[in-house]
Formats: sequence, C-alpha cells, structure tokens
Amino acid sequence: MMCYQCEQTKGGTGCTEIGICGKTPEVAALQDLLIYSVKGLGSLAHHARTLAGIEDARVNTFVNGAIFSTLTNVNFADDRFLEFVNESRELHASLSAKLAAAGVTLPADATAQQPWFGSMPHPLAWNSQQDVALGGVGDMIEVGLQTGIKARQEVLGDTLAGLQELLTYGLKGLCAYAHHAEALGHTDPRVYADVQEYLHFLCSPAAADVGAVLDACFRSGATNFRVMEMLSNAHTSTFGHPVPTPVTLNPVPGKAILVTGHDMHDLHMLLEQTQGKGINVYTHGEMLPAHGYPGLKKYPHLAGHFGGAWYRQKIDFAGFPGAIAVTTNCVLDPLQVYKENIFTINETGLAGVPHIAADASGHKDFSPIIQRALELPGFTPEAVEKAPKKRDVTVGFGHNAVLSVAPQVIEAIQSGRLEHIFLVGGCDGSEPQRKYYSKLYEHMPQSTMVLTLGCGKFRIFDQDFGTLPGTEIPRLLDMGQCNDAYSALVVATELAKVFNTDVNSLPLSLDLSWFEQKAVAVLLTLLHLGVRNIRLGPRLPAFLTPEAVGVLVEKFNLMPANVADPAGDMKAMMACK
Ligand code: FS2
Ligand code: SF4
Repeated sequence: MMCYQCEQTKGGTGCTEIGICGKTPEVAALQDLLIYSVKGLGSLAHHARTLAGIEDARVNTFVNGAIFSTLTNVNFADDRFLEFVNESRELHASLSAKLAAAGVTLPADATAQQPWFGSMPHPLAWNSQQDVALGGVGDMIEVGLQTGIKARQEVLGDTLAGLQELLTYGLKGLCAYAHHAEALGHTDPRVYADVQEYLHFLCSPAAADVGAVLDACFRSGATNFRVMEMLSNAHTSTFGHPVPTPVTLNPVPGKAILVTGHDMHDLHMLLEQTQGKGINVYTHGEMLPAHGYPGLKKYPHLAGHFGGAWYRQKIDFAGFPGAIAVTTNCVLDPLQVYKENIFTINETGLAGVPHIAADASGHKDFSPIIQRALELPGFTPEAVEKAPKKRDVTVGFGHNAVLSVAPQVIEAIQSGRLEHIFLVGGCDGSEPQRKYYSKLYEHMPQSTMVLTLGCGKFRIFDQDFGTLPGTEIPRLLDMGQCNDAYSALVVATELAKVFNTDVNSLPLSLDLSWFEQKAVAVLLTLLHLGVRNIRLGPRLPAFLTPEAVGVLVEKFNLMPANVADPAGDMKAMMACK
C-alpha cells in the first residue's frame, strides 16, 4: 500500500505497510479501487450531462458519498467497500443504458487510455467491462492493488502526481461537506456537476499539465465555498442560528448514548427517537457545537458533552457506560472493551461492528443503539458523585452571533484595545508537534481574540480566556465544527467591508492545523479567495513536493507553522507577518 493523504502519514512520507490510522493494505487497495471506479462514473455522468442533459440523482448522491467514505478515519470495513465498488459499476451500467436509450454515443476519445492508469484501462472503460470477475473482496483487492498512487508517480513524477492527489483530496473534503448538506435536504446541481467535471478532468489528458491541475484545484476551492455556504444554510435553516450556550462536561445519572462525528441530522433523529425513554444523549468530539443550535438544545435529554478530541476516543469510549453512535469521521478501530457498544451510521464502517443504514425515505431506525443503551448501566449516581467536577464550556458563536457583537469588536479595534484576531482552526491529532497549538495560546496577549473551529479547539476549549477588555465579549469564541469554516469567512469578509479593506489587510492571522482532507478542501477555498499569509501545520502535506509548495509560497505566502517556536510565530503574527 501507499497512502499519504493525511497529516499523520508515516515518517511524513507515506504509510506503506499499514496505516498509522489502522487502515490495512486490503482496505487501502479497496479505497484506491473505489476512487478509480468513481473517476470513471463521474466522467460518464459528466458526459451524460453535457451531451444529453441527463441528470442521474442516484449517481449524484452516490459519487459524493463514495468519495466521502475514503476520507481518513471514516471507514475501515472491507465488505462496505466491496458494496461501494459493486454499486459504482451497477450505477455506471444503468447510466450507460440511459445514454444508449437517448441515442447518445460518447466521444471517440472518452475512454482513451492515460499513461498514469498503468496496467488498468481508463476508469470509464473498466466500469463498463462486463467480464471483470469481482466475486469477492479478494478479487477486488487484486485489482485495487493496480490503482494506487505509485503508478501515477512513476509516470507523472512526484510533483504532478501529488497535485492530482491534492485535487482528489480536496474533493474528498468537499464531498463530505456536500453529503452532510444533502442529509438535511440541501443540494446544488452545480456542485454535482463540478465534482463530476473534476473527476472527468482527472481521467483526461489535460491532467498531465501542472498549470491545468493547479487551476482545477483552485476551482474546486470555489466549489467548496458554495458547498460550505450550502451546509451552513442547511444547518441554520433546519436548527436555527447557533446562540452562545454553556455546555456541561459533567454527566448526570441515567442511561446514556454518546454521539460522535459531525452529522447533526443523525443527532436530531436520535434525540427524537430517545424522547421519553429515560436516556440522556451526550455529544463527543466534533458534535460539541450541536448544543448551540436552538433546534437541538431544546431537547432536555441532550445532557452534555463527554470527552475530548477524536484521537482520545479509545480512552473516552472505554470509559463511557452507554451506547456509542458514530455518525462520521473520525472513528478508530475499536477496543474490545467497547466493541459491543458501538454502532456505525452513514459512510462510516468498522469491521465486525453493526451498521445502521437509512431506509428508502432516509429514515434511520436507531432501535439497536437504544436497546444497547438500556442494557448498559449508564452513569450511576455514585459514579457521577465521584467524578471530578469540570467548568462549563461555551459554544454557539456562529457568524450570526459573532456579527451581533461586531460593533463592539470594531470599536475595540479602533480604540486599540483589540490589537489582533487569530483564527486557530482545524483538526487535532496525537503527534507531539501539535503541542505547538497549545503553546500558541499561552503566548497570546490579552489584547487579542481567538476564533476556533474544528476539533483543534479541544486543546483549550475548557480554559478561561476572560473577556475582551472593556466588554462582555469572551476572548475565545468557538465558531463550531471544521464544517463551519464558512462562518469564519463571513466574519472576516464583513470586518473587511467595515474597514474598507480586504481580508489580507485586517489585523487577523490564520494559523491552521490540518489533519485530513476536509482541511485540504478548506485550504483550497481560502487560496481560491486569495487569502495570504496562512500558517499551516504541524507538518506540510506529504503529497506536496518542495516544488509544489514553492508555487503556493510564491502565490500566497503560505507558511509552515514553526512548531519549534510558537512564541516566534505569535510575535510575527502580531506584526501581521
Ligand atoms: Fe477532527 Fe476528524 Fe472535523 Fe477532521 S474529528 S480531524 O476528521 O473533520 O476535524
Ligand atoms: Fe496513513 Fe493517513 Fe493514509 Fe491512514 S489515511 S493510511 S494514516 S496516510
């Protein structure tokens, strides 16, 4: 195997024997094959749309969900990937039949072999081959082994192969966001069309040109901006705009379910299905911001938050006395001690763990999770009594809430009481270098504010940063999940308008911690918007060669976070460098 799609990749170069995340070579091969097959399906859907105006709703939904399933820490179950690849080929056959019925033939070069597919045919041609024997996982792994990055690196060289991966990884993040929005009934035909155009592009001769690939990367950043806006609207129109809300970290006695991941729609369905059953529902990880939404906080049995960032989940889940529902990433191979308590939903999957699928109407029956919660002890009064008491945390500073205090923030900037604003957004992880982000906060002067989003916030979310001098406004404002990066962009854009300048000229610094491919999508959006001077860490992506990084440094002054010197980075940022 060879996988270098996330920040924790082995040695900063690539996981080759087994993933640091626990991904096996078998699952890696199946994921590579799925991406390869979806490139072919996306290319066919692009032809169907542009040549015959055919829009296939099942294909649109499937492509985004399938790509999402290959994102880091989403799915480790080889049988799920067998299903995904088979479904990709079935959808390909049914869309081909629609084209044939419409009397449309594909251009002669539609399946022209590109050298970087190596021993495999063009993906569109492979999807169409009826004589490919894919009886079981073993057959599929054999084929999948031929679709990895290595073949592309050999033909294209590391820089171009890496830039093709940059586009693919950006699509993984974008498709995850789009899929979340779709779960809430929000879709955009242009987003489906864009995704499939990029997949088609990756199968075309144009993808052998560095400039064309970079251009496609930045265009995908524009698409992702639409998607993040759509997702923000999906959340706020369904559950209302987040409002500042204190959240307890102390459990209460009673049966319990822990909900992890990012999918608010699942949390809502679970809150509905647990009403009146004497079960308390707790959020974990990226679900923390759910407490700020009026449409979710209204449920009295949404009892609080339990645990920290995703990478601590083995400790958190082992210590949770109830059932655990996994709605999205980040999930890890479970410990035996809680394996009987955990359930996967949506695109997530774990070998040997029950999966709850939606029915044709999108409804999910969470009875197995509820049943398991009722079987388990939950939090006993004694355990609650003994647990160390923690202070509340406050969530709910989406763009509406932050903009409602904008006049005070602006006044504070104008009077010099607020010197600088930091956006420290992104992912958390277990590597020691990530201590840089914890230390960064220690060096922040009192005359500053910090906006957080994503699971990186768990480094400081329970600390008291006090209020901005002369105001009641907290210095630390959490804007939500990594999915809520849109809110930060709205705030920055509105502030720039007030000061009659652009985002790059504000007293604002972005210090981003990346881990997986949603962060790649957000980075491409920021670059598309022309945001400069972003710090990125703790390590730069392994898939970007020094040559590729050089282009980003030259165009955008993208900087690696100086993880050895957080104080130095803080000083530089205070000087707007
Ligand atoms: Fe955190 Fe993990 Fe949010 Fe990322 S829970 S690193 O995949 O999506 O952020
Ligand atoms: Fe390694 Fe990350 Fe790939 Fe997992 S997702 S195999 S940790 S690079």
